[in-house]
Amino acid sequence: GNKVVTMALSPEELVARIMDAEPPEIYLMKDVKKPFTEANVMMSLTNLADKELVHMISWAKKIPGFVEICLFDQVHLLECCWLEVLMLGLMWRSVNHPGKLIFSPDLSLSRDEGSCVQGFVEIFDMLLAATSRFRELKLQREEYACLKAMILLNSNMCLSSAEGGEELQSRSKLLCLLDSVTDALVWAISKTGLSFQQRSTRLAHLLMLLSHIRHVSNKGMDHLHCMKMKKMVPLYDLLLEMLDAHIMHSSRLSHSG
Ligand code: AOE
Repeated sequence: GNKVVTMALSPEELVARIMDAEPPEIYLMKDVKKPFTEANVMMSLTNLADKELVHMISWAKKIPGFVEICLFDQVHLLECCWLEVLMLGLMWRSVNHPGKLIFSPDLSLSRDEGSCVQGFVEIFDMLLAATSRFRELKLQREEYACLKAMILLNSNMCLSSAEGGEELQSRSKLLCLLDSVTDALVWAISKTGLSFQQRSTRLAHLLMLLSHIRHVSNKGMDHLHCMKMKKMVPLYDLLLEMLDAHIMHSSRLSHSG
């Protein structure tokens, strides 16, 4: 299964497949309501996320080897990483627009415009800071695509840690997949024509940003939870259920240590 699919791919081919999996740009058009009030902005952002999540599922399925891991693990990985994946995409779209977040080609917000949503400025600043770092590093499209695949595959390391043949097999497939994507990222970095030393440093810099993205995602998740309490987010029933699943999941994890 997985070994046949991924082992047969060179890092170059894997990068090509990951690039191929990239989701399309989403236009909001008439979904963007002005003026930018808290309700209007949250409505637009929720509509955007809703559309992006549909594409995210197709994207994940196109990452070579992902559909070979067991369905339970696929669901858990997506459940854990969806906001991180959205945030990295947002940073990529915004990388050449200092001080702005380009949510979609027709919805960009400056820090001041973001301040209409309570508690948003803090998250906004963290998103802008990580985006600036990617700008300084001159993040390449191939590197970006590999990092996003890594977020997905690395999102739940305590996955199926229980005993059992099938679960262990799925976990070893996942680790093998993560190694392949690491090789793909190393290949993408090698294209930048840096010395051996500089390449290692760049790999470290890029991977260190993933811990910031996880941090911002956790903050964003808390923020979303607050918004939901205030009934500001017009969450559709299904999405609401899924968001609750995420909160239950993270509290379950924090209770178990
Ligand atoms: C970041 C990037 C992006 O492309 C869109 C958005 C829109 C909303 C933004 C967020 C963002 C950045 C951080 C913000 C947040 C609003 C408040 C927060 C600014 O501070 C996110 C809107 C999210 C709407 C809720 C959707 C719930 C989906 C639940 C998904 C889920 O649990 N599962 C299991 C589905 C996984 C499918 C892949």
